[in-house]
Amino acid sequence: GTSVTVSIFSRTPGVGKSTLAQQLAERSGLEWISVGDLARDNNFFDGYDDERDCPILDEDKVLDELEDMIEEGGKIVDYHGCDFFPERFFDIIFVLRTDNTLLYDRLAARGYHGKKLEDNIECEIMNVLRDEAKDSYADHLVHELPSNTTDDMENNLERMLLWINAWKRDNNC
Ligand code: DAT
Repeated sequence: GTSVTVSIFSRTPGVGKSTLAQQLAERSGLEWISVGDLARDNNFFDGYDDERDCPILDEDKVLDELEDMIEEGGKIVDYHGCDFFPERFFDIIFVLRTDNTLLYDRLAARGYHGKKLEDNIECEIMNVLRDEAKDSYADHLVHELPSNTTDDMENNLERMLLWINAWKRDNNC
């Protein structure tokens, strides 16, 4: 596209994806697209995954809907999976990481318990999303960011804003 597109991914909820995306949108002027919200608002689902206790995303419908928005550029895209987006969608990919004990507390505070809580923690321990991103995109595009403390969040924002400004300078926009 003619303007930068940034993505923010993490497999589990509670890592700070929405908070970071929203603040980055406010401070960068880029437009935040929550793929989860987009799917919910348009009912881009195809069945229900009983194992993981969540609706199954209709990836083709999501990609169709996203295509023109990505073409416009100037977007921040966030989702809890990333292997079905084409690499050309993104100029940079940030994967948020939270230490297990902190993540456990944040998910428990949101009412997660039992198998769903354990499964989410295990995904984080097993680096599921990080590996998915590394398998799907060129190494230099994928950047892991810690999201443990509010200082981390502020540092992440600063780092993303610096990167976006450098990209604009390099691309004359
Ligand atoms: P997500 O969108 O990944 O589900 P969120 O942005 O809703 O997560 O944040 C979940 C909770 O954790 C929310 O109460 C804010 C808090 N939080 C997020 N990032 C944090 C950070 N880096 N340090 C401390 N708290 C954080």
